[in-house]
Amino acid sequence: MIATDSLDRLFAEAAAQDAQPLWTMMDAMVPPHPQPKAVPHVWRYAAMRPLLERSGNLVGTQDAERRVFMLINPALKPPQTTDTLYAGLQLILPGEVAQAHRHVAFALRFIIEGDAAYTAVGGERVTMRRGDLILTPSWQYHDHGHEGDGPMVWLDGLDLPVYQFFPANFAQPYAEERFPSEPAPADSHLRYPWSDMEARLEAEDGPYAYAEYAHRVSGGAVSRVIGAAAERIARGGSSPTRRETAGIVYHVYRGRGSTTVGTARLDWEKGDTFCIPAWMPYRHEAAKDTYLFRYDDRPVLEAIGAYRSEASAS
Ligand code: GTQ
Repeated sequence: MIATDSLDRLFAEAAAQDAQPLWTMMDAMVPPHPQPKAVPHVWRYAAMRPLLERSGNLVGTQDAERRVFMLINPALKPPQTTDTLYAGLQLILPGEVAQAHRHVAFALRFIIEGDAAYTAVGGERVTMRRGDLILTPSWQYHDHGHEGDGPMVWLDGLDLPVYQFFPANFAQPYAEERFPSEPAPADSHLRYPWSDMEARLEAEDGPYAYAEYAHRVSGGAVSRVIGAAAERIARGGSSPTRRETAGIVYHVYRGRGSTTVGTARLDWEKGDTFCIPAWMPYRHEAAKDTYLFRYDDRPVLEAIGAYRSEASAS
């Protein structure tokens, strides 16, 4: 026993062995409730659209494998839009091809503007229209091309931050620019048209409706990590107040309104993208008839037994 021993001395010597006491940081290591690092935030389309347009003048898809502005949470680092989810805005111009590659990470696309571009996934060529949800399952070769007029912009939703944590992602370019593909069938499991989702939301009564996308083959969530849903809120209406252990990315398909998230208030309009960190209570209010698209990390949380939610009608 060292006569002059002290905790300071103990901690210094433990640090020299790359060890640290748990008991001085128990609350941070085993927190009493979820403590997301992400903060609530809105990315405004009116501000992002001109930046995308300029990127289209300055960089081609030959140089930028994917011409994307990542939407990075102000409290986090790329590729984090929330603690676990990534969002980006991708631009493709007429005549361009974003070359074929594949990766373990899952991707979804929600189409914001433009017509007649396609994404080819594992041999199926899927035409993209505004409001469509398009899936790129894990490890499927995919390329994007544009045979129509005018710029095409979509929201990319990926589980990339999960692979910062689990270093299990692989990526590979394909030998050619495009992976050989045929037009996808109308009922492809890769494409979920907006018209179907809007009809489901309209079929529900009341000022607020919520509907999840169900994978056409599995019947479950659109991927094992990411789930997707849409919401309708009538002008003057609001959602219940909820909180979930999932992080969420929202995109405003149509309308205008605001969301209170914890103590923050996010004002949004058509084209904007915003995020809700885990376990913060949130509630939407619509100033115009509104449709929101959302994706979240609920499926992976359910897989590990860590999804919880609470709702109160207020
Ligand atoms: O289109 O494959 O926003 O691989 C980020 C990574 C899009 C894509 C992103 C990607 C893609």
